[in-house]
Amino acid sequence: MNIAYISVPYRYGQGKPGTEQGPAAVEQAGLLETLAANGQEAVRYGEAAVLSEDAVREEDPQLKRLEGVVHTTNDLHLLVREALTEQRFPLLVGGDHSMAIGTIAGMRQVVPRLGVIWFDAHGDLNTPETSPSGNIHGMPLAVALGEGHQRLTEIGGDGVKLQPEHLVFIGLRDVDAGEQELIDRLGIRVYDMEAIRTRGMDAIMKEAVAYLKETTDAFYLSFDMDGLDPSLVEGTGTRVADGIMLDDAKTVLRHCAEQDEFIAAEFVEVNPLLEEGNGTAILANDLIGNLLQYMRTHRLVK
Ligand code: B3U
Ligand code: MN
Ligand code: MN
Repeated sequence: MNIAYISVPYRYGQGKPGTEQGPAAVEQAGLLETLAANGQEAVRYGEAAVLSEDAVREEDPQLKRLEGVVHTTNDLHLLVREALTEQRFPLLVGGDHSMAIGTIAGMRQVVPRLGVIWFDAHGDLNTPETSPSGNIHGMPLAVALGEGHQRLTEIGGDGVKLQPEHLVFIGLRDVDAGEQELIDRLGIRVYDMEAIRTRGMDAIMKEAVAYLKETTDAFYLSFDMDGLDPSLVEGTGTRVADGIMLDDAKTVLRHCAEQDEFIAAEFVEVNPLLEEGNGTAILANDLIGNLLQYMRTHRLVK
């Protein structure tokens, strides 16, 4: 397994300064060493292009900093596509969650039936019409499903990038009315905190992975740090009470890593400016280390 580490140092999908420093913070926490310790080259495969602050305006209050998001996600989709075409495993570090518009668009060009595991407190299913904030990091899944502004849905080619039955939520607990309507109408599979408590993460992940493997060619994990319990992640922009604890997060990673159809992962919403020290970036690096180790073990066992 050849990892392609791609950094996405940007923040235009949300308003708080700091997520643009996420990749540097995770590197400072030892990301390249983590790669080396798991048999990978200690290098960055690529970095998504980011517009400068003065080139980005807040024209539309329901689509804030649109140009900045379009620029980076368009560049990112090319990088992800290239890495996959070279048979590498894209490992992305952000950056706010709007970057997933690029990740999914790039993956979709190589994998026609793409599956997604969305680890997040939020639904990220808003459109400009339903968004309470106008922040595009609350919209990437709606865009992938073909809903939303055309400048975003056309990245990586027109059309729907993701089928609703190929999406699974883990840890969802802060959903806006328009998002809930979409979940209900499209029948999207949700494992919320109640389900995790009553059934346990192991059973849930077994089911989630089997569900995706049935109808997709391959899947990826989009890991929003705010899916974790707020006690674990001071350095992320929108923490939500009653989140996923560490052991359960590792169970998610392990079940993904054990599947040959698992072909990419992204870790997003690390914001080192929201905390003293580098705790959230250190945690992200630890989780990436866990993931790579599980993938390695699985490969050796086979
Ligand atoms: N659902 C809200 C809040 C939010 C979404 N993603 C994060 N926060 N991180 C929105 O603005 O769309
Ligand atoms: Mn998110
Ligand atoms: Mn979130």
